[in-house]
Amino acid sequence: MVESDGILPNNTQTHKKIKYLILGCGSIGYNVLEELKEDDENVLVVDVNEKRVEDLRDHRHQAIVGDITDPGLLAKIPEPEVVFILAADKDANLAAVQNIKSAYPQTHVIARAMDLFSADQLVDHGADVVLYPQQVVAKSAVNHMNNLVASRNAQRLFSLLSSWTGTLGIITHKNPDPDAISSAMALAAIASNASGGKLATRILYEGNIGHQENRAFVNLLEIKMERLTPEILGECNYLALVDCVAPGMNNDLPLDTPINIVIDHHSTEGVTRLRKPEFLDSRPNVGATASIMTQYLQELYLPIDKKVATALFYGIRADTKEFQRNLSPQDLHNAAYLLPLSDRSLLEVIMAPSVSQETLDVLGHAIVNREVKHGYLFSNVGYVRNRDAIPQAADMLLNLEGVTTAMVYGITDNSITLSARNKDIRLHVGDVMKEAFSPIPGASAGGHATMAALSIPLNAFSLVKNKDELLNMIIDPVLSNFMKLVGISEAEGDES
Ligand SMILES: [Mn+2]
Repeated sequence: MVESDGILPNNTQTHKKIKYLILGCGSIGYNVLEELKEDDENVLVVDVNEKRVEDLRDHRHQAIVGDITDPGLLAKIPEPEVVFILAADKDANLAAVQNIKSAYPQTHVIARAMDLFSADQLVDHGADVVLYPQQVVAKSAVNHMNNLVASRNAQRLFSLLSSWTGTLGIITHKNPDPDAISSAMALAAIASNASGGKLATRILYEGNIGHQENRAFVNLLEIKMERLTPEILGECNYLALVDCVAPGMNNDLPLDTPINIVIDHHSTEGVTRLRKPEFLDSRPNVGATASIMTQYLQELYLPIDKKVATALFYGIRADTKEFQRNLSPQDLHNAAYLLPLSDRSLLEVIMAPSVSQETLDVLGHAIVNREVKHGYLFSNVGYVRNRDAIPQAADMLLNLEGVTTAMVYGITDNSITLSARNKDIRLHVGDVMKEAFSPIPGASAGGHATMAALSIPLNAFSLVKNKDELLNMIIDPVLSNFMKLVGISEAEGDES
């Protein structure tokens, strides 16, 4: 052991707080010191080699000579936040971990292992992080390789698309889902970018867009998709498959259909390809094809359109069952990348397609403004852009406790609309409506026992400027008429 006291600078004992302590400063320790150079004044190095310590001091680093296995060493050093134990001696590192953990249990310890066995020992003795340099280098090499391959794929796809003119048919799997549809949109965006518009794209599918949520997805994002026919197939100069791996796999294409591009995340097991596509990227370890497409867009530095971003985010979310199934870190990373680029309110609407945003608003008004008399609910929802929201609100309000008949009314652009829903078997709501509202000029009313509707065109009342006033003026007398007909008087309300 080297006697270190003689070389210690006088001020070491009173050294201000340090943040980082490096024990053992060979080449790895020196590289860590370099990485920390922004914080240089907060780093203290301890090494057994006097010459090395002198060199470090010459370069204005704080360094002292000391034996890292010596339990007394720490008495001379203020408590650090983090200790790097990086000597090339596994027993010395193990002893240093023990010394640190008993002197300063709160300090974070990052220790270097010399082999996998000593790595386990270091962990057992309390090291928070153990680095085995050979393994770190190996992991990093493989990581770099994966990134290289991925970005080379993106480049290859881009240059292939940029060399084409004519029409590219992008075929989703049968009964396309949001993953397939959004991937097709992204491929169309890359194609138009790569070709400078010289390559037209058509998104094609064979089956049905079945699920209500999927239809909402296509409608709300205004995605143009066409039914695949032999004629359209004949009009395409190139064909791409997204979210399915080969002709005849989850699509009805003849096995010998020449496919130029395949991008997919399904297993290739059992796939017999009659022709090899020019571009094939199939990654079974990724949660969604949309995730692969997002990576291309990032690697190619292409601007991502709001609709495409929204679609891809939704595609990843749907294929990973709301990020719970087959999820890889790459999927999460891509979803996080897309979220700020996507349309949040649109996402919310797609996720709850049975109830539109306006219907929710209308329903909110209907609940606040409701008046209930003997099981009859009346609600004025005011001005409404989408007239379908009124019957939907009436449907929902009929589910309220104690309500047997619900009547919701409001003004749509050029008429007063009223919807009635009824579950009282003694009442034929269509007949009563007809009777109650027929005195109004231009009104058309009618319906069945359980549901009825009324529409009063407003042009007959065009002299009245204030539409809300108009609504009350017209509807109030007919509502009292209605109440009279069903046998309740206006005076007695039981709830409001
Ligand atoms: Mn998929």
